[in-house]
Amino acid sequence: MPNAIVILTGAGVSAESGVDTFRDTGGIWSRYNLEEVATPEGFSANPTLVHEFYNGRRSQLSQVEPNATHFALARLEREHEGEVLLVTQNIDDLHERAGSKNLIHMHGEIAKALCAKCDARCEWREPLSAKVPCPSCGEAGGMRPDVVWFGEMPYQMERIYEALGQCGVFISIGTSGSVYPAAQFVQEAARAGAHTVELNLEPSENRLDFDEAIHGPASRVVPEYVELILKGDISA
Ligand code: BJW
Repeated sequence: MPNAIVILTGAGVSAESGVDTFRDTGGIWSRYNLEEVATPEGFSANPTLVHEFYNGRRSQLSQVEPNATHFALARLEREHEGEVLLVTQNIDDLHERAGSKNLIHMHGEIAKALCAKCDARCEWREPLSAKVPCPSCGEAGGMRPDVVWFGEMPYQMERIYEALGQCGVFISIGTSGSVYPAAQFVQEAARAGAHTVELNLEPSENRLDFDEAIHGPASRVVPEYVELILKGDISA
């Protein structure tokens, strides 16, 4: 599928909606220890701290709106003649609220809960705690946010690698390129012969893996790049 496009997004696409990034100055990892709040070991050691961390981020969802980047990517999916697969590392729901449909949340979704006892998943918009019983099995103590922590396998990897192996263009947007396996997707797409592009505020850690890079706020550079693709100036 030479005209297929795979897009990887990270925290930078939601930054202009008011959602914090992780590694920028003042970002989430400057305020929290990632081993305490984003690992299975941290959750076992202190579930209350981890629930408070994600409850705060879940409650923020209702106060933020998609921005021009989310809308431009939804437009690309609607108007591009080939397949557009959007793979996001973000756990917020701003891409789907902007209209994206062919979307994979590889690091999970904050608005879902997962029962570690029976593996059931359900939509979850309320605060979670260690006392909440699972709506499926009734057991208390196993409910956790449906997000992928360090040391856990990201979701839908088979489908993602298949798409990377067949795409004509790979675009990485608003991600520092410091978390694997997402940081390796560019190499996978390049091996398949895709044109690879980074759109980010600043050069990412894996900038040199890309054929092309455009640096600036996503809300400006992404709509401009989408326009170029839809005009046929970038061939997928
Ligand atoms: C803007 C902007 C604006 C700002 N406009 N841009 C190989 C080598 C070394 C280590 C490993 C390896 N393989 C695996 C590992 C271990 C580990 C890992 O990567 N560790 C690193 C620390 C080195 N990875 C894992 O454990 C993963 N699992 C795994 O690998 O399983 C085995 C496996 C093997 C083989 C195949 C497949 C799997 C799981 C990783 C889980 C990550 N989880 C988190 C937290 C959970 C969700 C949550 O709480 O939200 O996910 S960590 C955190 O980082 C979160 C993010 O999704 C992720 C990426 O961050 P992102 O999006 O890049 O944000 P930032 O803040 O880093 O960057 C923002 C960027 O935006 C910056 O560049 C800004 O400049 C830019 N920006 N404003 C445009 N307006």
